[in-house]
Amino acid sequence: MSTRTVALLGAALLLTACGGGQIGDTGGGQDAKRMVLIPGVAAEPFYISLECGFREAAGAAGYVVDVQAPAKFDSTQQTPIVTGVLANKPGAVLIAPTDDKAMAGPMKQLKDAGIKVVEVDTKLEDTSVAVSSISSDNAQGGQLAARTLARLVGDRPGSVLVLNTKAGTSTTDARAKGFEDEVRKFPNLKYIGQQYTDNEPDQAASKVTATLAANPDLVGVFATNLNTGEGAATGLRNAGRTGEVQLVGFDASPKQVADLRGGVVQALIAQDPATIGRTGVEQAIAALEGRHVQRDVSTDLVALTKDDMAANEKFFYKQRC
Ligand code: T6T
Repeated sequence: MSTRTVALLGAALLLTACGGGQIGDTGGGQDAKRMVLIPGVAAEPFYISLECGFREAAGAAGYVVDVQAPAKFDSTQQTPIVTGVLANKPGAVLIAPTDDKAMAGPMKQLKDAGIKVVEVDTKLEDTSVAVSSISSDNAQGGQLAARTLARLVGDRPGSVLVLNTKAGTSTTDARAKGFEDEVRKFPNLKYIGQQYTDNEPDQAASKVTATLAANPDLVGVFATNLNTGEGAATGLRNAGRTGEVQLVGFDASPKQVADLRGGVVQALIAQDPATIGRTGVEQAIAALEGRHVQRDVSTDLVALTKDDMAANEKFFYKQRC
């Protein structure tokens, strides 16, 4: 498990701590001036970019911050992290739940302990746990991906595949559903369903290769996130079908951007993870200060192609802040 802890300890905090208790101590040992981010997975450019926004906003507001991420996008790895964070009672936790049901119990424990819970990126089915949810409009992103793929394919008839991550991931499930609803509007495109990859690039690669063998008329693939997109590109490369099968991916990691530039990927639906992190902090602070909190906040999405990528570099994800 990769755990990074950074304490941005301000002078005010030190002074108050010397006087007994911590700044923002609400009694019962809770430290309202401490905020924790629990991303879906460690060392991945989408969540790194989100973390950059989180650190910038929380640091500017004088919060002590801590980031703890599971090594895999997996609820059995994220649950013990939540339990550990609960024991330290921060004022607020920003979390990307790795499963829309399995994470409900652990996250409810945070809420019951008086910790403000803000969902960033993914969310639970149960809307009563978090005070706010910040994410892209993922259903709309899926629709945008379908329209973009249809434009790239043009009039050619053929099959279209969706590569999803893991069932129960709110974001990618919404993207796949949005895509499916929209792609049915294009009669030349035959939707052949979605395949799960367990969020593993290798599985995405082999599923593309196998689908190409079974469906020689494959004209398009929609990869619902970074890992599926990177893996799908490998699959097309291995099969020698790059550029021929149109690949539209979600996210904009350095590798995905390089593949867009190189013509392996034809379009990327990029999110704005730094704004998700920053907005999550703003909503958490509003909740801690008893101000109005916006229950749902939707952030920008943009479709990038090789032609317009140079003008849209601000949407490329970061490897470090
Ligand atoms: O696509 C993002 C994120 O929005 C999704 O919830 C999980 O996968 C990513 O982190 C990319 O790997």
